[in-house]
Amino acid sequence: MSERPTDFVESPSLDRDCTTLSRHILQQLQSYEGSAQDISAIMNRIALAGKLIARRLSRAGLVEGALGFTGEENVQGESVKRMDLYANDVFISVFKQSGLVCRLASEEMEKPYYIPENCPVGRYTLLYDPIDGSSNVDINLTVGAIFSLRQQEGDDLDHTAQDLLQNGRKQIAAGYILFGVSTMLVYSIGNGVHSFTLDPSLGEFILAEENIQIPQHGAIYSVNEGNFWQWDESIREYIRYMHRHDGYTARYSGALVGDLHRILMQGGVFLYPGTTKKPEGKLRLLYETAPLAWLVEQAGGKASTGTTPLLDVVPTYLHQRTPAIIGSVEDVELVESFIREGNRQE
Ligand code: P6P
Repeated sequence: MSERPTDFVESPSLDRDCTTLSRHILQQLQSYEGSAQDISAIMNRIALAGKLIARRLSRAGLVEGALGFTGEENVQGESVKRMDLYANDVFISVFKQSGLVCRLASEEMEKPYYIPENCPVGRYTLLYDPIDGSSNVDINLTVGAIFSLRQQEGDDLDHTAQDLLQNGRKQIAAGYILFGVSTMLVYSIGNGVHSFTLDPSLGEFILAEENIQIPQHGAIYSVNEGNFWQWDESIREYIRYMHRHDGYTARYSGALVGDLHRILMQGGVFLYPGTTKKPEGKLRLLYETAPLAWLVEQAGGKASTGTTPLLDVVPTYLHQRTPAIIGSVEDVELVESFIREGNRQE
């Protein structure tokens, strides 16, 4: 076998620029077998979706008809943004002719979409929120996409996708794409949490940080205090504690992915508790809170409904919502202690 040129100098920066997402996943899986190649290929297509959406977002203000509302409402009863539809279609398109993903379930679609040529050979299902925080799109603030990958169980011939109604521990990959100052992809396939930054000059997501660990405690609490009087008294008591004690600060952008990324990197807790209007909270389990819960727990954090581990919740329908308390172990447990005390006093 030919030797490397004697004047070859190991270049860490070159090696890093070559640590693309697909290479990293195969390294993670320490395998080149079929299933590893499948996961790597699927993640590559998710990355392609991220690039296409990032490109559209970066020009949205200049492209006729890219921004604003479609005039329709989605299954959630929310007004649909043109960017929501575009991003939803991008995820479907990148998986066509892939033979990998048969079903896609999205916040924007009442029922899962079955890609004909991929079913039944494709044994994977992608659950996603194509643009999370789309209220931020028209004002050029951070938005994100959230994804969760599951293995199809059974043949689902009746297209009811009942096998998706299982807890979050059935996920085999999860992550998000953050469309911010830079475009980042953060993922886990069950072996730590890793972040990649899109290098537009290469058109590749390049490894930024491996094995991200969320701090055990952080100063940030992230919640919409506009809902204060709609919460249980126990949550109000927790917020009063935050106000009274030094060392805490509030950060809330209205876009889950950005707020959660801040918590992942700096510590603290993100909360979307139930309210009088929405006792189950606003966030959807299968493609919002479960993937983020899985990711944060992979990074050494904790995720709870307030009384139950989020990853133990078994949904009864595709778009089920859950209260969400996600972040550093100490900060999530502080919220849980207020809820326990409140339940004890009832
Ligand atoms: P509120 C965006 O619509 C979203 O689903 C999340 O991205 C975000 O965390 C939450 O809703 C914001 O909801 O009620 O605080 O405006």
